[in-house]
Amino acid sequence: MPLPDTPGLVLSSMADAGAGRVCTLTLNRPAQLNAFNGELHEALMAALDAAAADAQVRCVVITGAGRGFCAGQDLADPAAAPELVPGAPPKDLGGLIERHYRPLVQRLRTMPVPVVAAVNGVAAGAGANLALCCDLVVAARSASFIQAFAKIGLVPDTGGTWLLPRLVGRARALGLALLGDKLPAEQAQQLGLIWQCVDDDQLATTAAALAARLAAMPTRALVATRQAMDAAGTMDLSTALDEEAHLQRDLGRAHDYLEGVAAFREKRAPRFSDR
Ligand code: T3D
Repeated sequence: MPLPDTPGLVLSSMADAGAGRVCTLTLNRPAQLNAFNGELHEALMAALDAAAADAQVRCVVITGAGRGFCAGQDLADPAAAPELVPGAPPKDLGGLIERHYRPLVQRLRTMPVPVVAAVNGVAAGAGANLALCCDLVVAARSASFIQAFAKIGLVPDTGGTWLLPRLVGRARALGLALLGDKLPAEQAQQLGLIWQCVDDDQLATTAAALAARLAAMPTRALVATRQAMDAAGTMDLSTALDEEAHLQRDLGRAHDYLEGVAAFREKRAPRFSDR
């Protein structure tokens, strides 16, 4: 992974991938396994917004500093941790979700470029679902995924109730969510929860290669594909076909379609530039 050039709770670094730039965002609270507090949420959202606004960026990679990817909500953060004093008022976890986790999921699913999660270590609770919200998830063999919510009396959030059954089906989704067991990366790949599991020393190069490939592809088509698949979950076939026609009409007028077909005919590599 390229060296970060900005200090802070989210390290942001840029790599020139030939066809465009790849922005790598590294969650940087390693002593807490990159668990989320308010500051980390704000830093991640600002970094995602900056990447979305930068026309040079054609792919984003999210990873974690240290031995963890993200341990979900920081359970020591006063904003979320229940007071252990009898009679203390309960914390408004719903407010926390509305303020931080919902915008994060919505930002990830509407990014104008593909997003890759490079899961370098344990991904628990909201940290697991942060990874699963990304478009492609590649994980180190030593990494794991834990739907830790039930163990502390909560439901899967950060899109978990929506994502899990869609990714692995109801039976496995419920198994993961109700039991909260640690799922090693290799099994996560076998279940279809993630795209790929690689040896630890291959994670950075694999994620960088995937990101470079995506950066060279027709960005608008990739983003429209994510959008169509997300939307199709609540549509009947006829409506999904309408939506495909609508997206194809739009993309068929774009430069990247002309370029893709021209490159095919001329037997050369395409140079996609739409975003
Ligand atoms: O609650 C709300 O606000 C609503 C939103 C909820 C979203 C959620 O994400 S709920 C789920 C929250 N996350 C968890 O329940 C996971 C808690 N962590 C763990 O179960 C374990 O730490 C792991 C399985 C992730 C890793 O275990 P292990 O043995 O590899 O590491 P460790 O020793 O437990 O943790 C290392 C350090 O990270 C440790 O600090 P210390 O003792 O060295 O100073 C530990 O306290 C800290 N840490 C790990 N997870 C969190 C954390 N600190 C704060 N919050 C955490 N979530």
